[in-house]
Amino acid sequence: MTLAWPTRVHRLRFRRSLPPLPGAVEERGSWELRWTGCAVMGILNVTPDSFSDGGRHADVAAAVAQAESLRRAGALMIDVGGESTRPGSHGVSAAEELDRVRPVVAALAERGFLISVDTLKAEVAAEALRAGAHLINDVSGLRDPQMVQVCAEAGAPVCLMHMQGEPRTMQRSPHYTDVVEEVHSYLRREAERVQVAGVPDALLDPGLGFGKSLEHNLSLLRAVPDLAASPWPVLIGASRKGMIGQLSDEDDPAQRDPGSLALHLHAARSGAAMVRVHAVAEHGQALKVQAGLDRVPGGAG
Ligand code: 7PJ
Repeated sequence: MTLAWPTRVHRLRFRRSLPPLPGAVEERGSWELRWTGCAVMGILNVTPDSFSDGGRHADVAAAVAQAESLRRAGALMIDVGGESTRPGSHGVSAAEELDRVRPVVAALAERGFLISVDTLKAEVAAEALRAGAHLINDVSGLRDPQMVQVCAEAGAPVCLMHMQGEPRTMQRSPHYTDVVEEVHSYLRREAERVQVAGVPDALLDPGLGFGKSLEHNLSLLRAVPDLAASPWPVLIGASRKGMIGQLSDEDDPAQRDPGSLALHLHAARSGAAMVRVHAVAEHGQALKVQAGLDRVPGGAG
C-alpha cells in the first residue's frame, strides 16, 4: 500500500523569465509550483464547434467564463487547446490554431490563471508563451524540431506525452513488445533530453488512447506507481476517452464522466500528480474525499 501518495508534495519548475506564476514560490532563480496530492488540470477546448457562433469576441468571453468556472471548481491549471488530436482527426494550420488560442490565453493571463497550451506546433507554442501561457502540453512528445528550443528560451516546462503514430491513424493497429518498458523509457529519456536542452522541467504522461489498445492502456495504468517513482510528476488523462466507453459500454463521450472519475481516482492513488479532466468539480470533490480517507492516522495531514 502506498499511503504516502495523497500527501506527497509535487513540484514543477518554471524559469524566472516567465511572469510571476499564480501560487508559485521563488526558488533559486526559478518559480516553483508546489502542490500536495493529485491536482486537476481543467480542459478548455477552443475549437470552433466548442463554443457559440457569435464571433471571436463572444467566443473569447465564453472561454473565459468557462475557465473561471473551472477555476472555481478547483482546477489548478487550465489546458487550452485549439486543435483536436482525437483519433482520426486532421490538423489545422498554425495561423488558424493561433487565431483560436492566442486571444483566450491573453485574456486568461490577465486574470491570473495558470495556463497550459495543448499544441503540437512550435510556432503556436512560441506565440502562446508570449501571450502569457506557462506550460506547453505537446501530445506528440515535442516532435516539432523547434519545440524544445521554444520552451527552453521561454523557460516553460512541458508535458511530455507518449504517442505511437499520428492522431489520424494511431488507433489502427497499435503494437508494442513491452508497452510499459517502451513508454516509460521513452518518457524518462525525453525528460532528460529536454532538460539538458534547457527546458526547466517536465510532466510525464503515458498518453492513454494515443496509439494504444485497451490492454495497453490498462498495463500503463497499472504501472503508474513505477513512473511516479521517477523525479518527474506524472499526468494522466482519460477523461471521456474511448477506453472509458469500452470498459463501461457507454457510447456517448459526454456521458463518460463517472467512469473517468473512477479511473482518475485509481491513477491518483497510484501516484499521479495531476489528472486532465472535463468534469473538474466532480474530480475536485472526489479527490479531496480520497485524500481524506488515505490520510495517515496521526500524521501531519
Ligand atoms: C491528452 C492530452 C492526454 C495530455 C488530449 C482527449 C484528446 N494531453 N490532450 N494527455 N489528450 N497531456 O482529450 O480526448 O491524455 S486530446
